[in-house]
Amino acid sequence: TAHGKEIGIHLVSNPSHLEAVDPVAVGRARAKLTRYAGGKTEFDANKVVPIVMHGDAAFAGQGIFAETLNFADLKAYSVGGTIQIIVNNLIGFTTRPVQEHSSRYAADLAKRQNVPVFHVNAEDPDAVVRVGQIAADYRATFGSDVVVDLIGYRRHGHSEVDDPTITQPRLYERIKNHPPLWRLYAERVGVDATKTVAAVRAEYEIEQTKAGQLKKNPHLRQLPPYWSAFHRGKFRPEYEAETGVSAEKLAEITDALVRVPEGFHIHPKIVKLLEQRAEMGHGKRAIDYGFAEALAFGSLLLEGTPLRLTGQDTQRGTFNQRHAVLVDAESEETYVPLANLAPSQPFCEIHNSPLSEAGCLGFEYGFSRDYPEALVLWEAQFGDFVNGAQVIIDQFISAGEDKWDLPSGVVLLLPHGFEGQGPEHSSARLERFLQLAAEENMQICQPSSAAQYFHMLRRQARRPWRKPLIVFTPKSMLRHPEASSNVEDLTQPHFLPVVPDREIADAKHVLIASGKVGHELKAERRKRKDTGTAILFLDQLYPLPRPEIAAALDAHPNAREVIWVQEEPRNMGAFFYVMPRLTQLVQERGLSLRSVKRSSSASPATGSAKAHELEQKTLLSLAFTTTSGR
Ligand SMILES: Cc1ncc(C[n+]2csc(CCOP(=O)(O)OP(=O)(O)O)c2C)c(N)n1
Repeated sequence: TAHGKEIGIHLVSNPSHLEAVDPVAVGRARAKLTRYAGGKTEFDANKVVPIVMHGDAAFAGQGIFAETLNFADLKAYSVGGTIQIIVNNLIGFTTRPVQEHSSRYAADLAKRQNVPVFHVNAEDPDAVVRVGQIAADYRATFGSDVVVDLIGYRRHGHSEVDDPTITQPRLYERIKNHPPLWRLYAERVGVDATKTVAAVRAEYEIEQTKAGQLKKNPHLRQLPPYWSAFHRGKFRPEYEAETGVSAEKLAEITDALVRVPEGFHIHPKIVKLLEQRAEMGHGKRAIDYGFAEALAFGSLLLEGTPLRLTGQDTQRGTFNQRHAVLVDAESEETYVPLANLAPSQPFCEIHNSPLSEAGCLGFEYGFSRDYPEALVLWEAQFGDFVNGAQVIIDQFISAGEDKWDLPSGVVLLLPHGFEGQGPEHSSARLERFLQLAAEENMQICQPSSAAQYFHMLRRQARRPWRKPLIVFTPKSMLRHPEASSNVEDLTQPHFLPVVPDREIADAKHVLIASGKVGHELKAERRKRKDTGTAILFLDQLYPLPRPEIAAALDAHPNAREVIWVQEEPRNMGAFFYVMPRLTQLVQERGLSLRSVKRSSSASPATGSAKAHELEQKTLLSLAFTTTSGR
């Protein structure tokens, strides 16, 4: 700076999808602020200033900005304000402002909040500088967003191939005859700019020539030092980490998790829950998903992994399964046991998010980009709502490392399962994630038990390999005895990508399934008193655990056929992905391969609970009867 101070400038990689980067930039700023505060969630917001530049059409039109602005002042998301600069050329590609927004100004969206908007003539550089100073001062003083609406014009077309005289002939006639800004400004301040212009032009030409001679793209990106302990790219065996926790440690964490401060009034239902959790952690009751998650988080926090978990109604949990934030029944004060495990523990942020998907997921992705040592999770209320965040998944989460060599370890928790709740609440669209999976760009898992969920969460944090993790989480199985675990399961060393069948040996038929339907198949098998069918759970779908599947098949040397069973329709779920891959494994062993699934369907599930039940019954029955040789 003019005062000899250094300012670091971080550019946020920006996909073509306009405005998608907005929440990512803010999430990154939040992570940096937390880091500069020594891992504290109370920080000096003036250490980092997010500046986001927008086009006028994009600012007015893209909903993700509205989502981002909405959380600007929320405790869970605040960064002490973002400076929003609209580079307002009064045109969007070929589209005029009257076709772009109903409001007088593109900037008017910001009026929904107490955010100052400065409209400034871009042809008046002194005014622009002054407004820039006011905006920065305002943000620094009041910790608020500020909008600078820089109103000017576009001299040429949107791109080389766009001739604006076709779409705006009168406007571009005037622009053609309008002097460039440098000339206007030089005249206004009474300076002969000829020499300066020549010097700038010459410098520009030299740099252009140099750039044209480059043989390779220069390597500009450099990950900050806090990434040095973490790996990206393909997985290597040496990244593996043990995930088991001793029974004594689990008991100790349990005691801390069920403790509340003196005088805290617990809701009677929560008293019961805490009693049950105490029993779970001391081996007197089966551990359900909710508590397995708490134990995973608790153990990681005590090992030094910071935690940030957000989503709609996430503090309690949509399915009443989490209760991570306890509410005093009289004062409504809150208490977070996970944030009070030990005085020296790292930060533990568990927040209810506003009702947004794209904005909130973008923020968490951004946070994960600058806090690789933290476990950063975003939860969808129901998995299908994740489609509102598709742009973040497509542009950043699945492709960010390939496009920009920028890793992330963000975790998505997506409730999934066909339970008769209809087309809107059944599917987290497993097929979409599997279609995006390539080059080990992410991990896609559906843990079949509480213990598997525990190990998977711990694995994500403990491996020094940072990859997005997409988790298909249960709903009805959350407290189901079949999917519950015991303390001993949590002491095991690893997450199992394939869960072998421990009940049936030397099976003739092997069913492979993922998620809830696997448990239903087991119940069906019991009902049928079938002893010749093994059921394998594919808990990790991507990267596909080929050696583990092969080993699980080889455990049944007399098997004749393998059946892939899914409850999703044929055009959804893992069918298209699993079948060709299983074919190879199965053929190598001289086995036949079949599949059982719902018929292709335009909507994920039927709207009738009765029809669902009937379909599910048929599905389970087909899994045991369509095979040859029975
Ligand atoms: C989400 C999204 N939709 C459409 C486009 C295609 N597109 C690229 S630029 C543009 C016009 C943008 O106008 P404006 O926001 O005013 O910015 P300007 O290009 O004028 O600076 C459009 C529609 C895009 N890049 N992203």
